[in-house]
Amino acid sequence: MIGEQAKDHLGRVLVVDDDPAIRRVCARVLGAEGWVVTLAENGRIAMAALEAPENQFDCVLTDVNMPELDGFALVSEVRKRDEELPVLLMTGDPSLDGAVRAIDRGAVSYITKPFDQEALAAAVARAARRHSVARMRRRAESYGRALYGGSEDKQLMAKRFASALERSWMAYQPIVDVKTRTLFAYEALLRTEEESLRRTDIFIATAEKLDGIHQLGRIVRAAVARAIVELPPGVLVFVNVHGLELADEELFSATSPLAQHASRVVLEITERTGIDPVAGPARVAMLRKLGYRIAVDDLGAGYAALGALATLEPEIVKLDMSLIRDIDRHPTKRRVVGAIATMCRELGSRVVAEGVETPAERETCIEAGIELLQGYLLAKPARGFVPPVL
Ligand code: G
Ligand code: MN
Repeated sequence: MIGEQAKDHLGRVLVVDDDPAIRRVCARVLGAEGWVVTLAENGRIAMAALEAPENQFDCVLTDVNMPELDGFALVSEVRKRDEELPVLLMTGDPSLDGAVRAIDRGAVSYITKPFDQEALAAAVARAARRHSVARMRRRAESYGRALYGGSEDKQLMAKRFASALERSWMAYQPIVDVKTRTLFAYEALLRTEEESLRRTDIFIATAEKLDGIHQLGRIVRAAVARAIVELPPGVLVFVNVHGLELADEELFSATSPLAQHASRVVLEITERTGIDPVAGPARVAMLRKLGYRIAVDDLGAGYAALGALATLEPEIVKLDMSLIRDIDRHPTKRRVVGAIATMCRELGSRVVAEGVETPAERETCIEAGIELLQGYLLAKPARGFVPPVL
């Protein structure tokens, strides 16, 4: 058990694994990120820790195969007591069966072992983030404090955000159909000339903190609507939608600028920001009625986008670049991508591999049955609709 490391921590994570080496790695990596980590060596000890009133965990990270009470049983036990506490399963066998079973039991997500430290930290941060909007806000604030050197200067942040909006522009990156050697679509990607918010993830985190997600989304959609006249005929445009935008009426307005072009627009939805499992699918159905197509973004990024496959029935599925990176050198990644490609074909969804950087990654994706590719190898995001080399 590791005690409080700092008052101003990100939250509490319970790590459950019978392997002391894994416990040590998790404690070190998550501790360094700012989480307070509690360790348990099996499901029984974990249940005792969960029941101690002083422990208010934000996330449980657990092994699957353990003596006494295994990971699946632990998820079920947690769910009996707490409907919301995110449980992340760590497994050495990333079969789709296992993933589906995990999600069935109420795990929010799973990560595959061996994992790299970045993936672990990102998965825990995402899982905890889904916990509730209130908790997300609190965490965003501490994230903001870290970003802004401990100053809580909201005014400065608001000034930078306003400047970033004013100086924002859209980059476009092609998505190519390698089978027919044709240009399939462009993804619209937000960029800004405001120096302090050049990183898009920080720009968006700032918008979350300032309640500016709707404002940002409207600016993005209006910009795409203006650009669409330049879009080559027969080519689609993918636009990212933040989970919070599913509550913005403008997105659902038939008279909005983007809705005029809905049949050429694919809205990318990610579970990163936590789609309400009840309201979400209904909102998505409304978007389809307006003529938009739907893509599930970042599948395989370490959270339960698999759930979105079932509930949203997307026309397009985008595989997260973490699955694509070095896929030629990772037999398990290849198996997972191949299985997802097969499943998506059966469900009638087309699959895009994101972040293809090398010829070897491209060839392996094609062999795995993926026809739509996006990534630096084909073209980097650029101003305007620059044609890729086909
Ligand atoms: O979350 P989403 O998948 O929408 O984010 C896409 C991001 O990935 C963009 O910011 C884009 O610039 C970046 N990107 C696009 N292609 C590549 C690639 O081949 N490699 C890497 N590392 N990043 C990429
Ligand atoms: Mn995207």
